[in-house]
Amino acid sequence: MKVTDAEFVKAFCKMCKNGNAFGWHERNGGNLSYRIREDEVEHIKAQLHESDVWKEIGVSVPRLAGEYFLVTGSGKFFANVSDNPEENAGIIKIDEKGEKYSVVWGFLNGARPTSELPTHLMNHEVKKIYTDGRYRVIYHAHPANLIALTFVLPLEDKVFTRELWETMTECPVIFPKGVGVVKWMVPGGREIALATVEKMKEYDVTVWAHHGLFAAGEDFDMTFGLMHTVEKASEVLVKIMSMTGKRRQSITSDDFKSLGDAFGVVIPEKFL
Ligand code: 2HA
Ligand code: ZN
Repeated sequence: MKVTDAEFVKAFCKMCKNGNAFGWHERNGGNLSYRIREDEVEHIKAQLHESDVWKEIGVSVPRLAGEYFLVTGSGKFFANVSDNPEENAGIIKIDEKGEKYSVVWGFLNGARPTSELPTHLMNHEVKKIYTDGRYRVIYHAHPANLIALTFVLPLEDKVFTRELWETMTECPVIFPKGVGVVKWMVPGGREIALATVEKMKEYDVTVWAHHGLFAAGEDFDMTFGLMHTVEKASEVLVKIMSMTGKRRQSITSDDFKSLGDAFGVVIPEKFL
């Protein structure tokens, strides 16, 4: 099978297109990665070029040894991925120590994986361990309302979680574990990857102050939906703050408990 005919490649391209349509990917903003299932690798194996050129990841991800990932390219525009996935994205394989990768498909004409590869792979590793292999997608975007909030709310997990939960009833059901916040840091390296992965042990969404958002999920729809929900709640919050600066009424801690009971999700006590 041609790589571009594989369902996961089509879903990856569709997600890039949808994120771009929402305005979350100005220029080369954002990046996306997918941990490819074994049966999916088998179907495209004949099209992959195993290579002996190995590059340092910059972090160590031993639990991802031998795994294959579809990843967007460094400096590439989300707007172009679906028209030409082979130039704007590619498939990498992780070595047996989890310290290096090689390109086995795509990244044509000298392209290489996203500058945020260390954060993506560290998040994949922790989610693979913590979800027993269920989570396969890591997504980074630059949604405007969420970024705006990082200039006015205290950069605390608890404040962001409560404020977002209180803007839309379904938020605590969609992200019951809450939201992590990482202070402003230089993007694209090991340090921000380490800070993010600490948050991702607990949460499925982590805010990068004055920069954007990371989301993790089991498939493309769930991960995109999570990004969309957080940004929609952020938009409502920006509107509330723009109109009045404070709420006349809101969703309360008791309401969150009732939502938890009704939808069968655990709401951590620390956010109540
Ligand atoms: O340009 O979003 O964080 C890609 C990015 C870096
Ligand atoms: Zn970014």
